[in-house]
Amino acid sequence: MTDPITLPVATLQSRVEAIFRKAGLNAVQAGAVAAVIVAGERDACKSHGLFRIEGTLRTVRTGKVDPQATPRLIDGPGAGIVRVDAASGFANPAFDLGLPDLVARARDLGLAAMVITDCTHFSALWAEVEAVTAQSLACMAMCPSYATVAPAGGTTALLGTNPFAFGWPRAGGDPYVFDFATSVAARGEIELYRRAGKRLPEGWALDADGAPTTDPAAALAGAMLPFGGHKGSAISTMIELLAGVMIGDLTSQAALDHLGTTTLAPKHGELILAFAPDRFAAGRPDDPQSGAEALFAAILGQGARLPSQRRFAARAQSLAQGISLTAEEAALLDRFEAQGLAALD
Ligand code: NDP
Ligand code: PYC
Repeated sequence: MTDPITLPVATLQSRVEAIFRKAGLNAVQAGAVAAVIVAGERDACKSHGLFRIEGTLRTVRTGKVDPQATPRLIDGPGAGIVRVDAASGFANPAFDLGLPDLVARARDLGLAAMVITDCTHFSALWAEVEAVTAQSLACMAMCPSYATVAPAGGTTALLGTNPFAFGWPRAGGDPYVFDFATSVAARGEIELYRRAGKRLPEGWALDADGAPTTDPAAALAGAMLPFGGHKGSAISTMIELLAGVMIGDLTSQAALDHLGTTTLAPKHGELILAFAPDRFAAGRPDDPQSGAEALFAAILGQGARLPSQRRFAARAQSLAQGISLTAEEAALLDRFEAQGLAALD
């Protein structure tokens, strides 16, 4: 029986990267995918942390993602659009490739977009948003998923859990970042409830007959619900339009049809927008940074917390003391290190 362990972030990165290299990912895919999974674990975002290794490897083994892909920049259709072809690989290395151009164009034009196509995407979006806010730019990121969410008032899965993230840069501190599924909860969260043998809260899901359920297994076989009723349903539909239809890539329904299962990571596209606040405020008397700080202070002044505060606190602790893994997580790492893809059997 493996004991619980605590590892420095860099050690966990090396171990997860080695697992992906052993499973056949090239250096650029393994490095970027390991980085986003380790960042999830570091920031106590369990639904997109080490838990994702298995699904990622399963997706590799079925040949639904190209572990040897080399993403490439494509000549954009306009100065404000940076287009990256993920070449059937993961979204994360494609994002890393396009980031310098996105930043340069947003600074130059005030607003720029990165369009990633033909990518497998399983990760949290805050990592990408934070890479942009670190360059003193505001950012929005969104992508479809696969059809697992019924539209408000509907009964059958059609929309994805479609994550939506926003970041605002703050001088000398952590950015303001929110990042959420447009379903009541991320699908990874439902799977964690199932594994823990716990019932779901009311209002999260429908079973395969379209009736409300609190059974996670029935929810996974049926449909999740959008957050905020018709409002979340509309935002999720917007993401299907902007980050699916508009960029010429798959909607969540098409992604599910392509994959044929929800047990693997979905393939579709992603849209990232970067804004230079100073360019938008040019000629106006007020400085956007001061206005933003006044707003954040007013929120905090009421005793509310900012989104990502929990995550940044977890990150600070992980960086100072290492990432603590349960005995089960430590055993999973050992198994994948020793057996590679065969550990899936
Ligand atoms: P949560 O509901 O856990 O959190 C959503 C956001 O709200 C976070 O920024 C969180 O900050 C913030 N928040 C939570 N509670 C409060 C509070 N009381 N006051 C202020 N802010 C708060 O996220 P989800 O479960 O919806 O999504 C989890 C992750 O799943 C996301 O990172 C998302 O990108 C990812 N995902 C990815 C998909 C994909 O296809 N790639 C699909 C769906 C989801 P904090 O973290 O600090 O708690
Ligand atoms: O947690 O909903 C989710 C999810 C779907 C694809 C990747 N994450």
